[in-house]
Amino acid sequence: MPDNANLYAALRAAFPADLDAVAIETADGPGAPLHYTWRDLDRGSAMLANLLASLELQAGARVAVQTDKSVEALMLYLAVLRAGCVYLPLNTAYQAGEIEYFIGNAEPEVVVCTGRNFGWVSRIAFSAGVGHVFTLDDDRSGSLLERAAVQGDRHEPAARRADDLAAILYTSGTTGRSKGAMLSHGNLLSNARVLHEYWGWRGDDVLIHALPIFHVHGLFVASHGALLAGARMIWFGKFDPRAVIARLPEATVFMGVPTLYVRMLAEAALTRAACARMRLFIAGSAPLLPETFEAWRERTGHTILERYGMSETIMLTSNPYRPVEARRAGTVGPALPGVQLRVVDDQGLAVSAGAIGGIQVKGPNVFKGYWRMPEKTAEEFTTDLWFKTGDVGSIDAGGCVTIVGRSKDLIISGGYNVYPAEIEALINELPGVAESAVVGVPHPDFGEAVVALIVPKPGAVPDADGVVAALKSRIANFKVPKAAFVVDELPRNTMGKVQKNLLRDRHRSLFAG
Ligand code: MLC
Ligand code: AMP
Repeated sequence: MPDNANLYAALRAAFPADLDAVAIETADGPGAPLHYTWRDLDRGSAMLANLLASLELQAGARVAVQTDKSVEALMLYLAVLRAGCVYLPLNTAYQAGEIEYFIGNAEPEVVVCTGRNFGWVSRIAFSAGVGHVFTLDDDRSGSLLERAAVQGDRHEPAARRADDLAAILYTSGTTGRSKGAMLSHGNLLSNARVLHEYWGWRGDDVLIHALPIFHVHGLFVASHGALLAGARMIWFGKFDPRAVIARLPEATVFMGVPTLYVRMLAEAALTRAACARMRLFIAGSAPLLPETFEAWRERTGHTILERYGMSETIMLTSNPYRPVEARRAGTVGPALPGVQLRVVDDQGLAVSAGAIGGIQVKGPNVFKGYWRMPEKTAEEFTTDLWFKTGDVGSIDAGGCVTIVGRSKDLIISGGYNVYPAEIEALINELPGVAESAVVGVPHPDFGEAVVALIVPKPGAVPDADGVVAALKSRIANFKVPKAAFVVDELPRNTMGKVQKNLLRDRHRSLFAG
């Protein structure tokens, strides 16, 4: 039999020889600091994997998880890999309507949620036919750990081929409904190995992990990076700029979306001395403003390394690790080794160096397609199997990529994606609303902020605040517009399409200063 391509087997093989060394130290949350050794990670995930195995799930069963960040939640992810199931992480901000959709679409056999949400999540799950609903809280309580406690602490990773599914990450669709990007063990491992080499990960690195673990950035790029290096993590359940800066002196690597860098820069405690041991600051998930890049260099003496990725492809490009001077503000660097990128025009023809067009990708990192949406998958791949990222940019003669915009109607707020179509559909259902448009405008903290323009039905007088309040009870808080206005009409082009660029320009200064 060929080697087991189960991602957990590769991660486990990279654990340091001293399994009693600390792998993760919690920096906040109940009982902090808690110290987890490499042996704890291995045993804990074995017990959880044995629990999953005892449930006699079907091959390829999905395990949907909406829990607060905790080391046990990371162990659950590792256990799902070990057991050969498929991990489906869900943003903790998602509300009932959103969870109902994900459960209905992915048909998980197991759902894990927080104790406080058990009532409504289990109601949705059981009525969708889910067999098992467990709870897991960040104080190490809940039925999941109770059930795992009686399981054996040894577990051989289930045999998996590189092409077998490891995770489904829901990424919103332009038509308003989310699509599940299917990532294989091979996708995840190949990307993790490339980043391991490219960023010079070492066993004596110390990563400050302050990102959520339900997205590519925190779950794969950050966690895999540290695990594959056998490097220690300082684990924040929640990002707090002051608390993170206080731990920088012991750390060597930090990863964040631009908002995290902006918030840390607002703290006087961010100094060169605080960053003296740091080896690498990495940013991504949204454009890092050149002002932030420069201010960070000025204040700390460190040059942020910006990289570019997405749920469907994990990481695509990275600014160079060495020489540091080659890291350029406003660019995301060349394609990572093994990843092929090209820029095409509207006809799908490759453009010359430096010209702007749609960015397409091929490589071992590219996902297998959208879960049970073959037609969407077909739309997003060219006939010669390049994946259309939906990002617009250029590649210069030296291979360096610059992203200038997006062809997909997408807002990225604080590193979270918001699809206007989803919000517009909800607003349009509200009484008195004829139609609406949702756009992203510059925001000093979140990069972009969601703004809604609402056109009333004849004779109706919808109240913008009322619309926002109605949305608050229905969708994740980060999707709720930060401002809403009632307008007489929406600007349209001759084809009748709403000119969102005009709306963005009109509201460009809303949050300035
Ligand atoms: C929180 N709020 C946001 C928001 N986050 N509003 C807009 N955009 C966001 N991203 C609002 C809430 O709605 C709430 O408003 C208020 O802020 C407080 O909520 P909170 O949860 O306490 O906020 P906070 O902890 O400050 O969170 C901010 C943040 C968080 C920046 C730390 O958003 C975050 O962790 N972002 C990282 C996202 C991430 O990991 N992305 C990676 C995607 S992977 P109210 O009004 O309800 O009180 C990817 C691929 C790649 O893109 O390349 O990496
Ligand atoms: P997601 O679907 O959450 O994985 O978001 C992926 C999208 O985030 C990409 O398609 C890009 O639009 C955006 N993105 C990620 N990294 C960067 C970056 N460094 N600069 C600009 N945009 C980025």
